[in-house]
This record gives sequence, structure tokens and C-alpha cells, in this order.
Amino acid sequence: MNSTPSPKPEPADPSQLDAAELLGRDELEALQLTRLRHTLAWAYERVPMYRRKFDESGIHPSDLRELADLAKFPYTTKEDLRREYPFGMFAVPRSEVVRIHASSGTTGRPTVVGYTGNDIAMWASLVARSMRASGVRPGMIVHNAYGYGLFTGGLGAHYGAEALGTTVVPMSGGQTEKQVQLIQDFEPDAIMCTPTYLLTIMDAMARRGIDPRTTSLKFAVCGAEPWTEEMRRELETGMDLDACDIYGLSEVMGPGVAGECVETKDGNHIWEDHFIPEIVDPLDHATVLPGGQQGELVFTSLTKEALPIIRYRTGDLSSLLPGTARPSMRRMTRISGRSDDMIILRGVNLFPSQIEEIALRIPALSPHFQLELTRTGHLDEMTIHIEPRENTTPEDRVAAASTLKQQVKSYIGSTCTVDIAAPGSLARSNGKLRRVYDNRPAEPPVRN
Ligand code: DLL
Repeated sequence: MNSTPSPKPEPADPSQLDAAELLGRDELEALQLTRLRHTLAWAYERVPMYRRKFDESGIHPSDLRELADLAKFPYTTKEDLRREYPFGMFAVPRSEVVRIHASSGTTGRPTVVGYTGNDIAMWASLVARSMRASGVRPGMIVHNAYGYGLFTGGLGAHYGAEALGTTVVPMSGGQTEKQVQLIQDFEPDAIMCTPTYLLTIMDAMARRGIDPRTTSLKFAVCGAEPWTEEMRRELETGMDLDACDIYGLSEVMGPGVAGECVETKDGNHIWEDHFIPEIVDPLDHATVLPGGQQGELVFTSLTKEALPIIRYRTGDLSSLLPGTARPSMRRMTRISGRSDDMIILRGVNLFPSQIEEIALRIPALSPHFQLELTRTGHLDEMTIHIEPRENTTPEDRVAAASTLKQQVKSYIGSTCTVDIAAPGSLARSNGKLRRVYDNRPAEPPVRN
């Protein structure tokens, strides 16, 4: 059990890294070009949708001479995948597909993805790589609280944990009391779950009289939803562990497209030996933006067999930065939000993560909040329902509400109402937390 603060986390020994993590940028790009040529041809020859789209754009896989030529190929969207529901995107006979996953698909058909045995092995190796970067080592016990099932989180993390050589506890999401019990009993070194679910577990421990800083947990590998540096601090100090980010999406593979290094904690390194990232203008999609600029992340797979994905528009807003702990692999900045999660309030664009960032800097406020959007007449309104920290006085809470309102106005430019909710009254996360409740009528207001 930890009783003193953890020492500074150690980077992985270079001898334990995958060979590709140590390549120079030129060698990496040469590998990317070879793999990209193969993938474009593979997709064109085997998936009618790609053949049609390439032909319509007047482009052929043989037109790829250098990596920059990728920008001449058409994008793939979620709509393309939905149209091919269920198995039209597969580049191998269905009998060679060993696993199916699907997105939750809150609206419309879900998107279905498939994997060959090689795809599963590649995916497991990249989740293992991400976990190792985040401090997890062979021989550790890993408590996996990502949901098992069609969601890629549970099984993706599970296979990665096995590939790394850890002992995995396949807990899945939910049953929070049982999670707390098993963490007490099995003494895992690491936990994998969404950041908001880790918060739920942390609170459940405290409710049971367990100091969350005294458990065996030393590392958390959190992803699947946006979170902020403020949330990282909340989890790390509240549980005395190192929390790193992990990114991915089912259409591109699942968790492990990119992972964060524990020694630098400066954003996810994209595993560029398997995926090429681009940032494009989220409005016109025509322009590929240079390094450092914020836009929509687009990914191309380089080694996938069952579902090669070419220039997939993720809807996630980020920017690309040079590598640090893995110098040849670029990093992506934290996802500020998905383009479709963006709230447009009286002409101002905002993301729930911006509210998280501001609220968590106010000592009397907890990380438990929801955003409710309503419309009165022609005016959109946002109410932030947020729980206070325990042991705060009614005066602290009133003052915190007014600070939050002021700071949302000055940092984001939106006027809002703040409702200090009763402690424990807001829905808790079981996985990906829903932050926004949009109760505005479907029709946009008439503009003068
Ligand atoms: O959420 C895969 C995953 C599982 C990633 C476990 C990490 C850990 P989907 O359900 O297809 O796949 O959702 C993908 O989730 O496009 C992002 O909007 C969001 N997302 C995933 N990871 C992060 C992250 C999984 N680290 C969608 N930060 C993506 C912010 C994330 N958003």
C-alpha cells in the first residue's frame, strides 16, 4: 500500500521498446511510404466503396509517389461506413474476420468494424505499447474497467494488457461497489477506464471510508472521452497515482492509436508506424493544415487487413506537435472536443472540456457537472449544474457560483446560469459520461 507520495515515474527501458519506437524520422517515413502504397492498393482492389471513390476522384493508388500525395485521395466519413452497414467495408472474406466491434451509434445505424487475426495481434501490440509508455510493466496486475462488448475499450485494453504480460482483471464498467472491493482485494498496480469513471470509483472509495490515496494503484490509463489537465491533477492527487491519456476510435482501430508517455505527460504520441495523422480544416476539409494548427484529425491506417481506413475524418479537434519521449512520432494535443459535441450558444462555440477546466480551478467546486441548454423565446441559455466540494460552506458555494459565471463570461464569452446542485445529485459516469443535455427545440431560431 502507498503511504508516501509516489516517486517520479520512470521511463521504459529502451531495450523494452518496440523497434519502431526507436526509428529515426527518415526511416519511419520510408516505412510509412511502403506501407501506405500497400494499403491504398489493398483498399482499392478489395473494397468497392474505395474503388468507386478513388475512381470518382480520378486518383489511383499508383499515383502515390511520396507521402504528401496522400492528400490527393478522398476522405472517408462515418456516413460512408454507415452506408456499407454491416460488412461492406471488409477487405477480406467475412470468414477471415475473427472479431466484430461496433460504435454505440446514438443516432442512425451503428458503424461496424472487423479484424483479422493479424489485426487483433497488431492492435494488442499497440495497446501494450501505450500501456508501457504510461508506466505499466509486465508482471503487474491491471484492473480493466473499460466496458466489454461491442465497444472497443474493454476487449482492446484486455488484449493489450495480456500482450504486455500483465495479469488482467476483466472487470468491465459498472458495479462500482464491486470494483472498489476487487481493487482492495486484488491490489492491482494499474487501472484502465474513462477518466470520469475513475472519478466515480474514487468517490465510491471515499464513501466507504477508504482513502483513495492508500490503494495499491500506481498508474491509470484513461481515455475514450475528452478530459483536461485539471482533471488529471484531480485524479492524480486524489488517488496518488500517475494518470496518462490513451486515444483511439473504433473506425480506425480502437484504443491505442496513440498513447501518452508517463515521464513527460505532454500528450499522446501517435503510433505512426501504423497510422498517418493529418489535420484538416474542419469547415472546408479542403486544406491540410500545417503542424501546430488546430483542426480536425484525419487518420489513415498502414497495416490493417480487414478494414483498411483511408483519410478517416474523426470529427476530433486537435493539433500535431513534434515528438518528445518518442522523438520520431508526432504528438497530438488533447482533444478539445468532437466537432459534433460543440455547443453553439448565441454564436459562441464552446466545449464541455472548457467548463471542466475553469470549474476545477475553483476550489469549492467538484468535477461533477452537467450542461443544460434551453431556449426562451429566441434566446439560447446554458445552465451549468455543478456539485460543490464537501466541507464547503453555503457562502463558499455562492461565491464559487459567481466566480464560475464570471470566468465563463471572460474566458469563453458566454453568459450562463450556475446552479449549485445538491452533492451526489448529478448522474455519475459508468464509462463515457454525458455532459450536455440539449433541451432546445430542434428548429434553430429565426435570425433577423
Ligand atoms: O472510445 C476507443 C477508446 C477506448 C479509446 C478506450 C481510449 C480508451 P469509440 O467508442 O469509437 O472508441 O469513440 C471514439 O472517443 O473519436 C474521440 O471523440 C473520443 N476519444 C477517444 N479517446 C479519447 C481521448 C473509443 N483520449 C471517440 N481524449 C473519439 C478525448 C477521446 N477523446
